[in-house]
Amino acid sequence: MELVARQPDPAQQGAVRPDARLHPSRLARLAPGVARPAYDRAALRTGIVHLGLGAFARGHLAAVNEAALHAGGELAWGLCGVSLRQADTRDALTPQDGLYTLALRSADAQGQPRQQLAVIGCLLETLVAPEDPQAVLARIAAADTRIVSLTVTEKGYCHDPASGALNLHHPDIVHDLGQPAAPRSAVGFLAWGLQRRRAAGLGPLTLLSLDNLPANGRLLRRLVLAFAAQVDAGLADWIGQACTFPCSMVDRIVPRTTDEDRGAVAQALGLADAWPVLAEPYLEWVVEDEFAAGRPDWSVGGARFAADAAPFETLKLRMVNGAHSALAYLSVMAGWATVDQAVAQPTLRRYLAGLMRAEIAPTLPALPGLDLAHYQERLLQRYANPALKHQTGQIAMDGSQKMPQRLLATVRDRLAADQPITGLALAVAGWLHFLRGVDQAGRRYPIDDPLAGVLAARLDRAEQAARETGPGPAAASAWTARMTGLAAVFGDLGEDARFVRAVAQAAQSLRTLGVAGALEATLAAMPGTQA
Ligand code: CS2
Repeated sequence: MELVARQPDPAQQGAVRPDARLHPSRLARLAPGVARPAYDRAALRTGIVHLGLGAFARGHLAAVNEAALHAGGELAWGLCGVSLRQADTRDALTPQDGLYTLALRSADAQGQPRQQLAVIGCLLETLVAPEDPQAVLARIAAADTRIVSLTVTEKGYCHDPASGALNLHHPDIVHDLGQPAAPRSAVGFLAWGLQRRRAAGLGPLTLLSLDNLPANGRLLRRLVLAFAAQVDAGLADWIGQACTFPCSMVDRIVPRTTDEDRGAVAQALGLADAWPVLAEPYLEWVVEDEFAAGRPDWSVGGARFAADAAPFETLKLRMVNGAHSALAYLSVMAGWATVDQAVAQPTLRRYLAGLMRAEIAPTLPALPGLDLAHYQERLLQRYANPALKHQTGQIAMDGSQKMPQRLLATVRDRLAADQPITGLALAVAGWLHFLRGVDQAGRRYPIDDPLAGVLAARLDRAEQAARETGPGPAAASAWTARMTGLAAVFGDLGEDARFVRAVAQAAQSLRTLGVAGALEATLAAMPGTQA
């Protein structure tokens, strides 16, 4: 079973006639109604270096930045995008001079998919870090650079997900500490790039994390300072005093692009685009207004500047991402390939609604003016968007890095308040059960997770413990105790008997009743969710 769509194959793009390819010289050939850069692109300079040039950054940050340029913003805020691993984005976009299409997809009142296209022009340069790390460091240390932003996913921070501390044993960190001119990790690039800036007498930067991590700015600050302190205490002091690390909450569903999407976009665009980005129309960005060297006016593109992003982050991580992860593992096992297909299952939809209302919502900080019931209803509608085809297997990736902030923090709050965790326990058991790598129809799928080896070894021991215990609920308890003993993910939660008991019960339901049966059993046990 292929869990996630293949990456575009830049080689295939060679088949497109070069004169039919999206390019600044051919904008007049775009279909009418396609938005395009309306500012003087030739005059645009690079002010932002973005690490992790995946689809999310191109569908969120770049789209908002483009809106600021359209609104007449200063032409000092072009983007240099950096891919930290692969060359595929650069290979796809360089022949297009950095242009790409953003397709906002939704459905009309009859449920028919529709899309609104915009060609984005603010990406001026794409670098591939492993090919030329010096170029990346030079960009961070360039006089025009004022913001370095990041979407490197949870695992890209090289930290311990349960404690949030820099993992000094992480191979990339070990490597980067000894390689000032050729780092690999985002943290390494930032620290060594800032060292160059300081040595050159240039001003400080804003380091802006846009990843789904709690207090992402403060986390990034801690990690960069921990790295810098290993190198030079003076550097750590300078970064800590001069640079800023605003926290932000970002929200937009941006699924991976498939070849089918590429074909559909080309047809509507009038030109071929090797790597368009698809997204839902919905966008949220709450960002703390602490910029060390200025910023664009992103508010015209939908950003909100706030003194404290924390309550918005908690809301988003627990609701949007928590519910996403809860549905992803159960869906992969049940064979529901896309999110809209998953939420069309009445029991799963009822479970998610109940989980949000009964277990997640009561743990959220107060947000004046927020209608939580409306937020939850809208979220289920966003998931149901039939035009996105967001694959549940994509969300299921990297569970070890996602569980703590998406589900386990909520579990902790509820246990501290002596509240039941029936629905959350099914979500956690869903992940653990998913790690066996085989769905209900017996199809195997790979486990894509930086801790895959550790998880597989633990699973072996858990299965053995279950076999030795014999059939029945005691086996599920022994199995769950082994799995939740993984401190890097669960911290001390694995020692909480209430947690282990609730997860064991859900694991036993999954084992004996399958996903549909476990959902029914969970709904029957969650107050206020009965049909
Ligand atoms: C998803 C997120 O893949 C995932 O883990 O939960 O990418 C999600 O789509 C975004 O955070 C929505 O803002």
